[in-house]
Amino acid sequence: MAMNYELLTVETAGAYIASRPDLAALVDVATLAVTEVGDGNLNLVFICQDGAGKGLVLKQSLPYVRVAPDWPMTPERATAEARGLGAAAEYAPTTSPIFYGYDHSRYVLAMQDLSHLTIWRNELNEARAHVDAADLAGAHIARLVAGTGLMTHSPETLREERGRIPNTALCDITEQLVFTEPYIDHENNAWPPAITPLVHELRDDVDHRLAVDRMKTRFITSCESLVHGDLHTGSVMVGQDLTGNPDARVIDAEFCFYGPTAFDLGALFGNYLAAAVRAEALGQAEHLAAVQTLPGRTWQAFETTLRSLWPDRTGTLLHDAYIDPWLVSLRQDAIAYGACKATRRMVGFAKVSDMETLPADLHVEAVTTVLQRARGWMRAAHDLAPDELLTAGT
Ligand code: SR1
Ligand code: MG
Repeated sequence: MAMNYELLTVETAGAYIASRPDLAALVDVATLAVTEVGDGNLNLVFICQDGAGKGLVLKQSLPYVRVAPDWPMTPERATAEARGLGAAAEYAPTTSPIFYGYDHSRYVLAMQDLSHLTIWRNELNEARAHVDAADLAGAHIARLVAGTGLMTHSPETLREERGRIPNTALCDITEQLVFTEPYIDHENNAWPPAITPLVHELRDDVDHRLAVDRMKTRFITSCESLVHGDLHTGSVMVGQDLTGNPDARVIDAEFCFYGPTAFDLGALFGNYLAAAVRAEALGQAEHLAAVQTLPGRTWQAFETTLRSLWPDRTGTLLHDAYIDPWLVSLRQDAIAYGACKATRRMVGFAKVSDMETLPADLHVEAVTTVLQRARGWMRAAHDLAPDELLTAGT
Protein backbone atom coordinates (compact mmCIF):
# COMPACT_ATOMS: atom_id res chain seq x y z
CA MET A 1 0.00 0.00 0.00
CA ALA A 2 1.42 3.42 -1.00
CA MET A 3 2.38 5.38 2.10
CA ASN A 4 3.51 9.00 1.81
CA TYR A 5 3.87 9.66 5.51
CA GLU A 6 5.77 7.96 8.29
CA LEU A 7 3.92 5.85 10.80
CA LEU A 8 4.76 6.24 14.47
CA THR A 9 6.06 3.33 16.52
CA VAL A 10 6.62 2.91 20.25
CA GLU A 11 10.29 3.58 19.47
CA THR A 12 9.74 6.83 17.52
CA ALA A 13 6.81 8.40 19.40
CA GLY A 14 9.12 10.01 21.98
CA ALA A 15 11.28 11.65 19.32
CA TYR A 16 8.13 12.83 17.57
CA ILE A 17 6.92 14.53 20.76
CA ALA A 18 10.37 16.04 21.30
CA SER A 19 10.18 17.51 17.79
CA ARG A 20 6.95 19.35 18.66
CA PRO A 21 7.54 22.07 21.28
CA ASP A 22 3.81 22.31 22.06
CA LEU A 23 3.74 18.62 23.03
CA ALA A 24 7.21 18.48 24.56
CA ALA A 25 6.06 21.11 27.07
CA LEU A 26 3.43 18.70 28.41
CA VAL A 27 5.64 15.74 29.36
CA ASP A 28 9.25 14.99 30.26
CA VAL A 29 10.43 13.35 27.07
CA ALA A 30 13.58 11.99 28.77
CA THR A 31 11.54 9.66 31.01
CA LEU A 32 8.79 8.79 28.55
CA ALA A 33 7.30 5.28 28.39
CA VAL A 34 5.21 4.56 25.30
CA THR A 35 2.67 1.78 24.72
CA GLU A 36 0.51 1.16 21.66
CA VAL A 37 -3.03 0.43 22.80
CA GLY A 38 -5.18 0.80 19.66
CA ASP A 39 -7.86 -1.87 19.91
CA GLY A 40 -10.39 -0.32 17.53
CA ASN A 41 -10.93 -1.13 13.88
CA LEU A 42 -8.86 1.63 12.31
CA ASN A 43 -5.96 3.46 13.98
CA LEU A 44 -2.69 3.49 15.91
CA VAL A 45 -3.03 4.82 19.47
CA PHE A 46 -0.02 5.51 21.70
CA ILE A 47 -0.17 6.30 25.41
CA CYS A 48 2.95 8.31 26.29
CA GLN A 49 3.62 8.80 30.02
CA ASP A 50 6.65 10.29 31.73
CA GLY A 51 8.31 9.27 35.00
CA ALA A 52 6.21 11.76 36.98
CA GLY A 53 2.96 10.33 35.59
CA LYS A 54 2.22 13.16 33.15
CA GLY A 55 0.96 11.85 29.86
CA LEU A 56 -0.64 12.41 26.50
CA VAL A 57 -2.10 10.27 23.76
CA LEU A 58 -1.07 10.26 20.11
CA LYS A 59 -3.55 8.85 17.64
CA GLN A 60 -2.45 8.30 14.05
CA SER A 61 -4.57 7.29 11.09
CA LEU A 62 -3.39 4.29 9.11
CA PRO A 63 -4.05 4.44 5.35
CA TYR A 64 -6.03 1.21 5.64
CA VAL A 65 -8.46 -0.51 8.00
CA ARG A 66 -6.43 -1.90 10.89
CA VAL A 67 -8.57 -5.01 11.23
CA ALA A 68 -8.72 -5.54 7.43
CA PRO A 69 -5.40 -4.28 5.98
CA ASP A 70 -6.42 -4.94 2.35
CA TRP A 71 -9.16 -2.32 2.73
CA PRO A 72 -7.69 1.15 1.94
CA MET A 73 -8.97 3.99 4.09
CA THR A 74 -8.12 7.64 3.69
CA PRO A 75 -6.02 9.03 6.55
CA GLU A 76 -7.81 12.35 5.94
CA ARG A 77 -10.35 11.04 8.44
CA ALA A 78 -7.98 12.45 11.09
CA THR A 79 -8.83 15.93 9.78
CA ALA A 80 -12.50 15.22 10.49
CA GLU A 81 -11.61 13.94 13.94
CA ALA A 82 -9.56 17.09 14.63
CA ARG A 83 -12.63 19.17 13.83
CA GLY A 84 -14.76 16.93 16.07
CA LEU A 85 -12.28 17.05 18.94
CA GLY A 86 -12.02 20.82 18.65
CA ALA A 87 -15.78 21.32 18.69
CA ALA A 88 -16.28 18.89 21.55
CA ALA A 89 -13.54 20.57 23.57
CA GLU A 90 -15.21 23.93 22.94
CA TYR A 91 -18.84 23.05 23.61
CA ALA A 92 -18.63 20.01 25.89
CA PRO A 93 -15.24 20.25 27.62
CA THR A 94 -16.21 18.21 30.70
CA THR A 95 -17.11 15.18 28.58
CA SER A 96 -14.27 15.39 26.04
CA PRO A 97 -10.53 14.79 26.12
CA ILE A 98 -8.40 17.92 26.10
CA PHE A 99 -7.27 18.39 22.50
CA TYR A 100 -3.59 19.31 22.14
CA GLY A 101 -3.52 19.68 18.36
CA TYR A 102 -3.34 18.05 14.95
CA ASP A 103 -0.37 17.39 12.67
CA HIS A 104 -1.92 17.17 9.23
CA SER A 105 1.36 16.17 7.57
CA ARG A 106 1.39 12.87 9.49
CA TYR A 107 -2.27 12.59 10.45
CA VAL A 108 -1.42 12.63 14.15
CA LEU A 109 -3.86 13.88 16.78
CA ALA A 110 -2.58 14.69 20.27
CA MET A 111 -4.95 14.61 23.19
CA GLN A 112 -5.34 14.09 26.92
CA ASP A 113 -4.24 10.80 28.41
CA LEU A 114 -7.42 9.28 29.85
CA SER A 115 -5.72 6.28 31.46
CA HIS A 116 -7.78 6.80 34.62
CA LEU A 117 -10.85 5.78 32.58
CA THR A 118 -11.89 2.57 30.80
CA ILE A 119 -13.80 1.86 27.60
CA TRP A 120 -17.50 1.71 28.54
CA ARG A 121 -18.25 -1.36 26.39
CA ASN A 122 -15.60 -3.35 28.26
CA GLU A 123 -17.10 -2.28 31.56
CA LEU A 124 -20.60 -3.23 30.43
CA ASN A 125 -19.26 -6.62 29.39
CA GLU A 126 -17.96 -7.05 32.94
CA ALA A 127 -21.40 -6.21 34.36
CA ARG A 128 -20.44 -2.70 35.46
CA ALA A 129 -23.06 -0.38 33.97
CA HIS A 130 -21.79 3.12 34.91
CA VAL A 131 -25.29 4.57 34.65
CA ASP A 132 -24.02 8.12 35.21
CA ALA A 133 -22.14 7.86 31.92
CA ALA A 134 -25.52 7.61 30.16
CA ASP A 135 -26.47 11.02 31.61
CA LEU A 136 -23.12 12.53 30.70
CA ALA A 137 -23.30 11.19 27.14
CA GLY A 138 -26.82 12.56 26.63
CA ALA A 139 -25.78 15.99 27.90
CA HIS A 140 -22.67 15.86 25.71
CA ILE A 141 -24.74 15.29 22.56
CA ALA A 142 -27.09 18.14 23.47
CA ARG A 143 -24.20 20.59 23.99
CA LEU A 144 -22.74 19.67 20.62
CA VAL A 145 -26.12 20.18 18.95
CA ALA A 146 -26.61 23.55 20.59
CA GLY A 147 -23.05 24.63 19.81
CA THR A 148 -22.92 23.55 16.18
CA GLY A 149 -26.48 23.61 14.83
CA LEU A 150 -29.11 26.21 13.99
CA MET A 151 -29.44 27.27 17.63
CA THR A 152 -26.20 29.22 17.26
CA HIS A 153 -25.29 29.23 13.55
CA SER A 154 -26.74 30.42 10.29
CA PRO A 155 -27.83 27.94 7.60
CA GLU A 156 -24.96 29.26 5.47
CA THR A 157 -22.43 28.36 8.15
CA LEU A 158 -23.85 24.86 8.50
CA ARG A 159 -23.62 24.27 4.77
CA GLU A 160 -20.13 25.74 4.57
CA GLU A 161 -18.93 23.67 7.52
CA ARG A 162 -20.36 20.54 5.99
CA GLY A 163 -18.56 21.28 2.73
CA ARG A 164 -15.31 22.29 4.44
CA ILE A 165 -14.71 18.81 5.90
CA PRO A 166 -17.33 16.50 4.37
CA ASN A 167 -15.64 13.29 5.59
CA THR A 168 -17.09 11.67 2.49
CA ALA A 169 -15.17 8.41 2.69
CA LEU A 170 -16.20 7.63 6.24
CA CYS A 171 -19.81 8.71 5.67
CA ASP A 172 -19.83 6.32 2.70
CA ILE A 173 -18.64 3.52 4.98
CA THR A 174 -21.42 4.17 7.46
CA GLU A 175 -23.97 4.40 4.69
CA GLN A 176 -22.81 1.04 3.33
CA LEU A 177 -22.23 -0.84 6.60
CA VAL A 178 -25.26 0.44 8.50
CA PHE A 179 -27.95 1.10 5.92
CA THR A 180 -27.14 -0.99 2.84
CA GLU A 181 -25.00 -4.10 3.26
CA PRO A 182 -27.04 -5.81 6.01
CA TYR A 183 -29.96 -5.90 3.56
CA ILE A 184 -28.14 -7.32 0.52
CA ASP A 185 -25.77 -10.22 -0.13
CA HIS A 186 -22.30 -8.83 0.57
CA GLU A 187 -18.94 -10.33 1.46
CA ASN A 188 -18.71 -8.09 4.54
CA ASN A 189 -21.71 -9.76 6.13
CA ALA A 190 -21.48 -12.70 8.51
CA TRP A 191 -23.87 -14.26 10.99
CA PRO A 192 -24.44 -17.57 12.72
CA PRO A 193 -26.04 -19.97 10.16
CA ALA A 194 -29.01 -20.58 12.46
CA ILE A 195 -30.22 -17.00 12.04
CA THR A 196 -30.24 -17.03 8.23
CA PRO A 197 -34.07 -17.34 8.11
CA LEU A 198 -34.38 -14.33 10.40
CA VAL A 199 -32.04 -12.24 8.23
CA HIS A 200 -34.06 -13.15 5.13
CA GLU A 201 -37.30 -12.34 6.92
CA LEU A 202 -35.93 -8.93 7.81
CA ARG A 203 -34.82 -8.33 4.23
CA ASP A 204 -38.28 -9.32 2.97
CA ASP A 205 -40.06 -7.01 5.43
CA VAL A 206 -40.94 -4.11 3.12
CA ASP A 207 -42.05 -1.83 5.95
CA HIS A 208 -38.74 -2.37 7.72
CA ARG A 209 -36.77 -1.79 4.53
CA LEU A 210 -38.65 1.43 3.79
CA ALA A 211 -37.99 2.65 7.32
CA VAL A 212 -34.28 1.87 6.91
CA ASP A 213 -34.27 3.76 3.61
CA ARG A 214 -35.93 6.74 5.30
CA MET A 215 -33.18 6.80 7.93
CA LYS A 216 -30.52 6.33 5.25
CA THR A 217 -31.92 9.28 3.32
CA ARG A 218 -31.79 11.47 6.43
CA PHE A 219 -28.27 10.29 7.15
CA ILE A 220 -27.16 11.32 3.66
CA THR A 221 -29.05 14.60 3.31
CA SER A 222 -29.35 16.14 6.76
CA CYS A 223 -27.04 18.95 7.85
CA GLU A 224 -28.57 19.55 11.27
CA SER A 225 -25.53 19.67 13.56
CA LEU A 226 -22.03 18.30 13.95
CA VAL A 227 -22.46 14.61 14.66
CA HIS A 228 -19.86 12.31 16.22
CA GLY A 229 -20.87 9.63 13.72
CA ASP A 230 -19.80 6.51 15.63
CA LEU A 231 -20.96 7.10 19.19
CA HIS A 232 -21.24 3.51 20.40
CA THR A 233 -20.25 2.35 23.89
CA GLY A 234 -16.72 1.70 22.62
CA SER A 235 -16.40 5.45 21.94
CA VAL A 236 -16.99 6.48 25.54
CA MET A 237 -14.47 6.18 28.36
CA VAL A 238 -15.92 5.92 31.84
CA GLY A 239 -14.86 5.88 35.48
CA GLN A 240 -14.21 8.48 38.14
CA ASP A 241 -12.34 11.77 38.13
CA LEU A 242 -9.67 12.62 40.70
CA THR A 243 -12.30 13.69 43.24
CA GLY A 244 -14.27 10.45 42.91
CA ASN A 245 -17.11 11.88 40.81
CA PRO A 246 -18.41 10.00 37.76
CA ASP A 247 -16.42 10.88 34.67
CA ALA A 248 -17.18 10.05 31.04
CA ARG A 249 -15.38 11.26 27.91
CA VAL A 250 -16.48 10.81 24.33
CA ILE A 251 -13.57 9.77 22.09
CA ASP A 252 -12.93 8.60 18.52
CA ALA A 253 -14.70 11.24 16.44
CA GLU A 254 -13.19 10.25 13.08
CA PHE A 255 -16.65 9.60 11.59
CA CYS A 256 -17.64 13.14 12.54
CA PHE A 257 -19.70 15.10 9.98
CA TYR A 258 -22.60 17.54 9.67
CA GLY A 259 -25.62 15.26 9.73
CA PRO A 260 -28.76 14.26 11.61
CA THR A 261 -28.59 15.01 15.34
CA ALA A 262 -30.49 11.84 16.25
CA PHE A 263 -27.80 9.60 14.77
CA ASP A 264 -25.54 9.75 17.85
CA LEU A 265 -28.42 9.07 20.24
CA GLY A 266 -29.41 6.11 18.08
CA ALA A 267 -25.86 4.73 18.16
CA LEU A 268 -25.99 4.67 21.94
CA PHE A 269 -29.49 3.16 22.03
CA GLY A 270 -28.51 0.37 19.62
CA ASN A 271 -25.43 -0.49 21.64
CA TYR A 272 -27.36 -0.38 24.92
CA LEU A 273 -29.57 -3.04 23.36
CA ALA A 274 -26.57 -5.32 22.78
CA ALA A 275 -25.44 -4.77 26.38
CA ALA A 276 -28.92 -5.55 27.73
CA VAL A 277 -29.31 -8.74 25.71
CA ARG A 278 -25.87 -9.88 26.86
CA ALA A 279 -26.86 -9.30 30.50
CA GLU A 280 -30.09 -11.22 29.91
CA ALA A 281 -28.25 -14.11 28.26
CA LEU A 282 -25.84 -14.34 31.18
CA GLY A 283 -28.63 -14.12 33.76
CA GLN A 284 -27.18 -10.94 35.32
CA ALA A 285 -30.43 -9.60 36.77
CA GLU A 286 -28.99 -6.67 38.72
CA HIS A 287 -26.76 -5.54 35.87
CA LEU A 288 -29.64 -5.93 33.40
CA ALA A 289 -31.84 -3.68 35.55
CA ALA A 290 -29.12 -1.03 35.46
CA VAL A 291 -28.59 -1.35 31.69
CA GLN A 292 -32.33 -1.03 31.12
CA THR A 293 -32.17 2.49 32.55
CA LEU A 294 -29.50 3.67 30.09
CA PRO A 295 -31.65 4.79 27.11
CA GLY A 296 -34.06 6.69 29.36
CA ARG A 297 -31.19 8.35 31.21
CA THR A 298 -29.39 9.37 28.02
CA TRP A 299 -32.57 10.76 26.52
CA GLN A 300 -33.57 12.60 29.71
CA ALA A 301 -30.14 14.22 30.02
CA PHE A 302 -30.21 15.12 26.32
CA GLU A 303 -33.66 16.68 26.55
CA THR A 304 -32.99 18.52 29.82
CA THR A 305 -29.69 19.93 28.56
CA LEU A 306 -31.12 20.97 25.18
CA ARG A 307 -34.08 22.67 26.85
CA SER A 308 -31.75 24.46 29.26
CA LEU A 309 -29.70 25.84 26.33
CA TRP A 310 -32.71 26.71 24.14
CA PRO A 311 -33.46 30.14 25.71
CA ASP A 312 -29.86 31.25 25.12
CA ARG A 313 -29.84 30.40 21.44
CA THR A 314 -28.64 33.17 19.17
CA GLY A 315 -30.17 31.81 15.98
CA THR A 316 -33.48 33.51 15.27
CA LEU A 317 -34.63 31.14 12.56
CA LEU A 318 -36.75 28.90 14.75
CA HIS A 319 -40.03 29.63 16.53
CA ASP A 320 -39.86 29.62 20.35
CA ALA A 321 -42.14 26.60 20.47
CA TYR A 322 -40.10 24.58 17.96
CA ILE A 323 -38.20 22.77 20.73
CA ASP A 324 -41.21 20.53 21.46
CA PRO A 325 -41.90 19.07 18.01
CA TRP A 326 -38.16 18.95 17.36
CA LEU A 327 -37.62 16.77 20.43
CA VAL A 328 -40.45 14.47 19.34
CA SER A 329 -38.89 13.91 15.92
CA LEU A 330 -35.40 13.51 17.41
CA ARG A 331 -36.70 10.86 19.81
CA GLN A 332 -38.43 8.92 17.05
CA ASP A 333 -35.41 9.12 14.76
CA ALA A 334 -33.04 8.12 17.56
CA ILE A 335 -35.02 4.93 18.15
CA ALA A 336 -35.10 4.16 14.42
CA TYR A 337 -31.35 4.80 14.12
CA GLY A 338 -30.87 2.61 17.17
CA ALA A 339 -32.60 -0.22 15.34
CA CYS A 340 -30.34 0.27 12.30
CA LYS A 341 -27.21 0.39 14.43
CA ALA A 342 -28.06 -2.73 16.43
CA THR A 343 -28.98 -4.68 13.29
CA ARG A 344 -25.74 -3.86 11.47
CA ARG A 345 -23.67 -5.16 14.41
CA MET A 346 -25.47 -8.52 14.20
CA VAL A 347 -25.41 -8.97 10.41
CA GLY A 348 -22.71 -6.79 8.86
CA PHE A 349 -19.03 -5.93 9.20
CA ALA A 350 -17.54 -5.03 12.62
CA LYS A 351 -19.23 -7.05 15.32
CA VAL A 352 -19.43 -6.08 19.00
CA SER A 353 -17.71 -7.86 21.87
CA ASP A 354 -20.98 -7.81 23.85
CA MET A 355 -22.12 -10.60 21.53
CA GLU A 356 -18.84 -12.07 20.31
CA THR A 357 -17.52 -12.93 23.78
CA LEU A 358 -20.69 -14.76 24.82
CA PRO A 359 -20.32 -18.52 25.20
CA ALA A 360 -21.22 -20.30 21.93
CA ASP A 361 -24.41 -21.81 23.37
CA LEU A 362 -25.78 -18.34 24.23
CA HIS A 363 -24.52 -16.46 21.19
CA VAL A 364 -27.12 -17.47 18.60
CA GLU A 365 -30.05 -16.77 20.90
CA ALA A 366 -28.61 -13.40 21.87
CA VAL A 367 -28.06 -12.33 18.25
CA THR A 368 -31.61 -13.49 17.45
CA THR A 369 -33.00 -11.45 20.33
CA VAL A 370 -31.15 -8.29 19.30
CA LEU A 371 -32.41 -8.61 15.72
CA GLN A 372 -36.00 -9.21 16.82
CA ARG A 373 -35.98 -6.31 19.28
CA ALA A 374 -34.37 -3.98 16.75
CA ARG A 375 -37.11 -4.84 14.30
CA GLY A 376 -39.67 -4.13 17.01
CA TRP A 377 -38.05 -0.75 17.69
CA MET A 378 -38.28 0.17 14.03
CA ARG A 379 -41.93 -0.84 13.89
CA ALA A 380 -42.82 1.14 17.01
CA ALA A 381 -40.32 4.01 16.76
CA HIS A 382 -43.14 6.58 16.89
CA ASP A 383 -44.77 5.11 19.98
CA LEU A 384 -41.91 3.97 22.21
CA ALA A 385 -40.39 6.08 24.95
CA PRO A 386 -36.62 5.75 25.50
CA ASP A 387 -37.12 4.61 29.08
CA GLU A 388 -39.16 1.64 27.91
CA LEU A 389 -36.92 0.61 25.01
CA LEU A 390 -35.25 -2.19 26.94
CA THR A 391 -38.19 -3.19 29.10
CA ALA A 392 -41.24 -3.20 26.83
CA GLY A 393 -40.45 -6.62 25.35
CA THR A 394 -40.73 -5.28 21.82
C1 SR1 B 1 -14.30 -0.21 8.27
S1 SR1 B 1 -14.71 0.61 9.68
C2 SR1 B 1 -15.79 -0.46 10.53
C3 SR1 B 1 -16.46 0.16 11.67
O1 SR1 B 1 -15.53 0.55 12.64
C4 SR1 B 1 -15.94 1.76 13.23
O2 SR1 B 1 -15.96 1.66 14.61
C5 SR1 B 1 -17.29 2.09 12.67
O3 SR1 B 1 -18.34 1.63 13.48
C6 SR1 B 1 -17.27 1.39 11.37
O4 SR1 B 1 -18.53 1.12 10.87
MG1 MG C 1 -14.33 4.25 16.50
